[in-house]
Amino acid sequence: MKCYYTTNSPYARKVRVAAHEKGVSDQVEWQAITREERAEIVPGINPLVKVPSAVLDSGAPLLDSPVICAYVDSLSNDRKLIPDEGDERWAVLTLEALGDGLGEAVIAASQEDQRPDGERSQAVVDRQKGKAENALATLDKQAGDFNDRPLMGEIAVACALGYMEFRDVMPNWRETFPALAAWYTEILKRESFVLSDPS
Ligand SMILES: N[C@@H](CCC(=O)N[C@@H](CS)C(=O)NCC(=O)O)C(=O)O
Repeated sequence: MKCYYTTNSPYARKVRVAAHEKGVSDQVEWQAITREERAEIVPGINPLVKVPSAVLDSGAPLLDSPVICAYVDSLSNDRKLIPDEGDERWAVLTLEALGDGLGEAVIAASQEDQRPDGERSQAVVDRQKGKAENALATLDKQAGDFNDRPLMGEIAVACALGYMEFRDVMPNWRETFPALAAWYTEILKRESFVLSDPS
């Protein structure tokens, strides 16, 4: 598989972290691209022109980080990131969706906030930050139950938090959500996160 990514995309970071945590990173051909290259290269793979986008050895496209991460997880039976069945499978996928949704909200808030005066809608910024705040409150309650070895849910949450801090979208979140912040401080020490730090 060849995977195209930009270095600060939280969704692409999920794939990079997942591959590292699985120990299959060397089975993927990684291609870091700029935003300009994304516009040139990615439409041929993904009509939505988003990263991550991947191409299998067969030439078939693989789109969207949950699908690409599930593929990465299928490359080996060791260190499964998505349980095969049972309640745990749905809990992991739901936590991944919540992490991805937090990422969406902070990206939308940050993009709207960067628009010039007169074009920016404060209502849109506030609505997206409200979603982020609700997600953080839910995650703060769940953080004590997070898996010690991160599975796909924890990886998605940490990648979204990484982007949120990178863009400084919710400046005081660590004080407001201390349990989540304490967990996040620890997960950032893992090699997979150090190597994929967006800064
Ligand atoms: N649901 C997608 C979201 C991917 C996404 O939004 N990627 C952003 C970068 S963080 C992107 O490529 N945006 C370009 C655009 O929307 O035109 C996933 O999980 O992979």
